[in-house]
Parts: sequence; C-alpha cells; structure tokens
Amino acid sequence: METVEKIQVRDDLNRRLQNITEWNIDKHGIQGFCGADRFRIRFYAGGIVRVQVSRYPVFKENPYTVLDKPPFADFELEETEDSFLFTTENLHVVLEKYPFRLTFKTPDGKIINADDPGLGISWLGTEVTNYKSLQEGERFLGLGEKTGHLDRRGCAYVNWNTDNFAYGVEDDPLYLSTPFYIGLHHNLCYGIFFDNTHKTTFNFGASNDRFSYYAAENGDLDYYFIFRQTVPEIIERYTSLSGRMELPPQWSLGYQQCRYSYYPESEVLNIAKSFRDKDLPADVIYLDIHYMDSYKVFSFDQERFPDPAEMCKKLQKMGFKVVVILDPGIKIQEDYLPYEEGIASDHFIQYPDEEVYVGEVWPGKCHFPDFTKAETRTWWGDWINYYTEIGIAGFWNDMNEPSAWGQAIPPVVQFAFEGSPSSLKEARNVYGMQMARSTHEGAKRASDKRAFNLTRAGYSGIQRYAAVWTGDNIADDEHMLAGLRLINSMGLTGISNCGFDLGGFAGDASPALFARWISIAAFTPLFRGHSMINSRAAEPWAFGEEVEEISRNYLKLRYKLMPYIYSCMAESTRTGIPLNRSLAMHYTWDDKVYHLAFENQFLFGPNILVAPVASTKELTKVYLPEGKWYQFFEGSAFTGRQEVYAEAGLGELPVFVKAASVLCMQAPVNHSHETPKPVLHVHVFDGQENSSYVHYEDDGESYGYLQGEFYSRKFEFYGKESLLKIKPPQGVSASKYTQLKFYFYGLRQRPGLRVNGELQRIRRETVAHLEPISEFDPLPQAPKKHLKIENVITFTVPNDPEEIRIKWK
Ligand code: MIG
Repeated sequence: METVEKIQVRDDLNRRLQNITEWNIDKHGIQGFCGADRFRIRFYAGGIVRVQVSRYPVFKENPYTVLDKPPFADFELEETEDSFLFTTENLHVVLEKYPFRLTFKTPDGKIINADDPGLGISWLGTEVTNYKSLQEGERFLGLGEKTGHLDRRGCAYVNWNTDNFAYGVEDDPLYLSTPFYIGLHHNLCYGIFFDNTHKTTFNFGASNDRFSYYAAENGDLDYYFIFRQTVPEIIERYTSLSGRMELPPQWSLGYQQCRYSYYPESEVLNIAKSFRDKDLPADVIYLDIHYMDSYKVFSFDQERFPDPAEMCKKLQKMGFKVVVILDPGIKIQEDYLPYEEGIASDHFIQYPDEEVYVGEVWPGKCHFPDFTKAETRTWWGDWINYYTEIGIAGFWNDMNEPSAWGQAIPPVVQFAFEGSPSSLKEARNVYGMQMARSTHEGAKRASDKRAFNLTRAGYSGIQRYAAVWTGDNIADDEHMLAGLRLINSMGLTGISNCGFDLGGFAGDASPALFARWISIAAFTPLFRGHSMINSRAAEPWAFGEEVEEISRNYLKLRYKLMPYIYSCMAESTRTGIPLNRSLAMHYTWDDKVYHLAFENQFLFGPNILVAPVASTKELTKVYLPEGKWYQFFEGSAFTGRQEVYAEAGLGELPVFVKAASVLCMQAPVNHSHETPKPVLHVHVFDGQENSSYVHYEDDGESYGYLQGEFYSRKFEFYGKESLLKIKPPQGVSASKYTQLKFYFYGLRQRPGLRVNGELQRIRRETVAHLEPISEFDPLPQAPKKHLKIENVITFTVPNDPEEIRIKWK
C-alpha cells in the first residue's frame, strides 16, 4: 500500500480523503472507511449512483429534497487488488482503493466523469470539495437561477440565497440555489446533484485548466451521479429525485398583473376593469405589501381594503383572481395574533441561548418563523385559511432568502432542521423552500381548489411547492435577455414554472422595451408584469396606443395557445421536462446553440422556437437547428442547421414551429374561466419526421384530475407516411371542443386529403395569429406590415372519440 501524501500538511487545514481501510459490500452497494472518514456508495435504477463521504460519526443528510428514493439497481462486482469495478445497467463505476477515487465509465470504457487523481475529495478546514478532471471540450449546463452564459465552462458560482435588489446581469448569488448541473463531452452527458444545503461553490474550470469542482462549507460530500443518453432523460431522472411540479391552476398560466403596490381597493378594481374595457385578456391581479395593516402578514389595512371578501367577489365576477404577497417576518406587537401564537408555541428562530432572534423588515422589528420545523409549517399553513376564506386564490412568498435589513442575519441563529438543530449556515438555502412548502400545504388543506403559489427563494425541489420568479430585475434590454437565460437554466434544473417581471422591476421601461418584453414573456410559463414603487405606470396601456395594440396581440396569442401551454404543463408534472427549454436540451451536440448570438433562443414546449430580440433591433439573425422550421406568423419554411435573418420590428417576434408537428390552439378568451369557442384549432406542420403530442384538458382548478377527471388525446404524426392519427381520448371528462378545425402548412397544391379514408373537401383561408397594428404615423415611410399566412388548407371535423386518421399525399 503506497501513500499519496508527500508533503505533511496540518490535518485540520488541508486534508485529502485517503486510502480505503475498511469496507463492506451489501445488496445495494458498498460502505466503509478511509481512516476516520466514512463513505457509502448506493446504486439506484435509472443510472443513478449516490456517493456519500463524511468526516462525521453519522452521515449528514438533507431532509428536504430527495423524499422518495428510486428503487435500488442490481450490480455486478469485480474486485482487484487496488480497485472495485461495479457494473450496473449502462454504467461502469471504478472505485480505486488507494486512495479513494471514483471514475464513471461507459460499458465500452469511455470516461464519463472522474475524480481528479491528485485531489479527489479533500477538505480545507470544514469545507469539503470534490475535484473532477476536466474532460476535453467539456461543457456545463444548469445550476438554475444563475447569471452568465448557457455554457458555464470557465465560470464559478456560489449558492447562498440572497436578496439581490436590482442585480447586475453578472451578479452571483441571486435568490435561489439548485446545486445540480449537467456535464457534456464526447457525446456523453451526465448530471451531478450535490445535495448539500450549506453554502456551496461550483467551479467549472474557472481560473484553472485542470478540474471542475463543487465544495460545501460544511456537511458531507453527498452527491447523486446520473448517467443517461440525453439531457431530457437526465432532467427526468433528476426530477424523479428532487420532485416535480404539481399541475398549477389553469388561470395562473394566463396573464398576471402585479404592481408594488395597487391600493386602495378602488384602484385594484379600476385596473381590473381597464383590462376588460380595453379588451386585454388577463387572469390575475396582485396585492403587494401595501394591502397589509402596517405590513403585518395575515392582516388587511382597514382603510385601503375595508371589505376584501367583497372585493374578491367583484373581481371574480370580472374574471380576476387575487394573489397576495406573504413576507415571513412577523411584527413584534402585542395582541397581534400571529406574534402571540408564535411566541407561545415557540415558532420563531432563536439564538443558541434561546433569545428569540429579532431582525428588521417592512413591519419594523420582526421575528421569523422556523419553517424547518414541522409544527411551525403547520401553524403557518393553517393561517393561509385567513386568505382562502375570503376568496384569495394565490400566494406570493417574498423575502424568504430570508431577507432582513442589513442583509446579514447572524449565522449563529438556530433552526430545528427536522430535529437535528442547525445554524443558518445549513438552513439558509432551504428556508425559502420550506416557507413555500408551508404556504402550499396550507393552501391545499384550506381549499379543494388548486392554489397558485409563487416564491423568490428556493432550493432543489422547490418545484414541488411553488413557481419561481427571478426577483428584482431591471428595465433594460440586457436584463430582459439575461432573464431568459435564468428561466431556461431553471428549466434545466427541474423548475418548470418560472418567469420574470416583464417590463422590468427597477427603473422605467421604454415603450419599445415593454412591447418587446410582453411579446417574449407570452412564451414563458409565468407571464407576469410587475414593477417597483415609484416607477412609471407599467400596465399594457400605459405606454401609448401602439404598445397597447402589440400587448393585446400577444396577450390574445397567449390565450389562443392555452391548450398547448396547459398540455405541456400537464406533461411536465409527469416528466419534469419544462415548458421553456434551452436549445441545449434537444440540440445538445450542435455547437451553434452555445454561440453567444444564439444562446438565448429557446423552445417553448416541444414545437415552438423563440428567438428573443432586444427592443432596439428590427432585424436579427436566428439559428435554426436541424430539421425544418416554419415561420409561425408568416408560414414560410426554412431548412435547419442554418442561420437566417428574421425581421423583428416591434410587435414581430421571430417565432418558428418545428416541421412534423401539431400545435393545438383555441379562439381567444378574456380569461381562463371564460368558455372558449368549442373549436380546437389543430395546426399541422408537414415534415418528414415522426412526432407525438398529448393534448390535455381538465376543469383547470380542482384536484379531480387526480381521480381521472380529465380529457386527454394523443396526436401521432407520421412524416414519411403523411399520416396524422388522433387516438381515442382518455379520462372521464368531455372535451371543451366539439369540433376540430385543421390547418395544414407545407402541403402540395392538391394534397388529396382523406379523413378516415374519405376524400375531404378543403378550404383555403388566410391565417393571422396577430391583428394588424394601426397606422399612428401620419406620414409613414412604409405601410405597416400585417403578419399573415395566405392559402392555408383548412377543414373541420367533429371531435369524435374514435380514432381519426388523416392522410395526405
Ligand atoms: O423589499 O414587496 O422582489 O417583487 O414588489 C422589497 C415589495 C420587497 C421585493 C420583491 C418585489 C416586491 C417588493 N419586495
């Protein structure tokens, strides 16, 4: 046995994990010791391997993220003098004994991921680090809400949930920590979820050319290694560990109007009425902190909101749902029930000497609930009833990093951490997620309707409890585009429902910026306008008539796309694959998608490609990946794997649809509780590939879908056979649509269309997804362009439950 220690270092300062001295193989893997340090390796189904290394007498685990472990996988073991070779499913795992080093390989011997031979796993004081050799050409994706580029190679990041007001587009950290990334090289992809809630650092070859690493200030080296063939499969596995989103209420996928703050009641009602008067579809209006009495959560200001239940009723009649902000800080004030109860039942965070911690936030001096304690979560959750009972339908968990004036809560404060008390150092990154969880669980107990829940802070697994928004962004083009990278990156990290403050929170949007931002945001899951106190008015009508018309166009488009959006969200609850997908998700090995000019492009669901453009540009280059693409608004077709120029005047967002696909739309509605016209518009884009798509409907707000109260129907597209099969529906509910109207793009002049064998009579129609914009300029240089597609082949058939077969030549 040789020892690798050449230089003597002080053991407590810099120490490497050493030789394996003892081990024990069991059914699920191996565990043992390297001197005083313990390790354990477990093999799970689906190409997942968990590695734990600890300097403590028992392994430390995060109780909040991996709630259900996948089934164990079988493995074969070959032992040599100085190594173990585990073979499981598609993976070879080599564990060297002297010293402890891990290498993950494919069955044919290609290295997927390997510990740095010299440094492997090491400690600097209490900080534990796993060094991984950089592979040639290795790229890195993920880490959720992190600024920077799509490919994170050469960059380093810190996970430490931070209230970062008006952050710069390169700032780190922000509000949310998801220590999961995907590595890519030589057509191999893997995921690593470093499940440690302490402050963690990820370095993807920043300031060095030797290794990537992840490190945690304290706790164990505890990670899940995931090997799959494709990025979506890795996300599917990662979300099988960290959880998936529940189906949000359909209204929450409509337009949401927020403001810091709308008050009093008359203003809230006026804003809602303006949406209806101006024919601008919307579903949600928010109450920010000014609805509260002295900023006390679970209270209303009596003067501004004398009868909130009555107000909610009026809004409900107009088709609006109300979402209220919740801040965790509980004002220290006698006779304020949440304070009294919190003190009496020990719900607040304390110092180790048992003095209750005091921090200052909006209400003044506050105590903070310890959401890492089950009783406290139940207590907070029960308070949610205060709102649901008066008709509030959604919750907005803010300031939950947690944030307190000074932004430096002393790390010594204590948290119950599910019975193994800990300090802020371990609890900070999960605090926001546990607040969101308390709210979500409370809302579920309080009502049989799905509530909408939104959070600013979170940790891996947050998708189970809430949607996420990217906090206090800035009203400029750079921020808008950087925000899309945050959203797409969250999608790579299991967060399927997220968005940004469209228009920008801090600062004043220009009319052009607002118009562009609302057009782009129509293609993000959370579609919410918000802006800061003392900034200019930022409703869709506040920027002049032209911007109002553009906004109306994209608001209506959003509602026309609702069948597709809702179906994709339903799919995501089962797979974890998000609605917003960086091109790296499906075109992983195409270098162009990482090019700085194209890295913001994304797919919205499986079929729609959006090329975001700054508001100052009228023309842009778009990269179309492999396949064939149709300009969504104009119908023209392009072959992929090329850069094309696309016009991008204000109101004209470059959007493309993938060939060989089906896109289901409906007639516009004013809000999600308005019944759409009973016609499902099925847009079919001809192409050579095969594809399938599951259309999904339910009542949009109850939990009945879990008992089969839904309607879903699979569309199978066979490109080579020129065949579309619509399979019989599933679920016990009826469809809202009694007719299917088809629109075919890319067919020959006389396509000889047959429906169930019968020759179908077709019509030719003009399709316009956007209305023409009025001419506001008295002396225009050129007439305004109306985006439309002429001569689209259409026909309508009843939405019969038997299989429908459509064939063309
Ligand atoms: O200290 O509630 O990110 O969206 O409008 C600021 C007021 C507190 C921060 C949130 C923002 C919200 C604001 N809040």
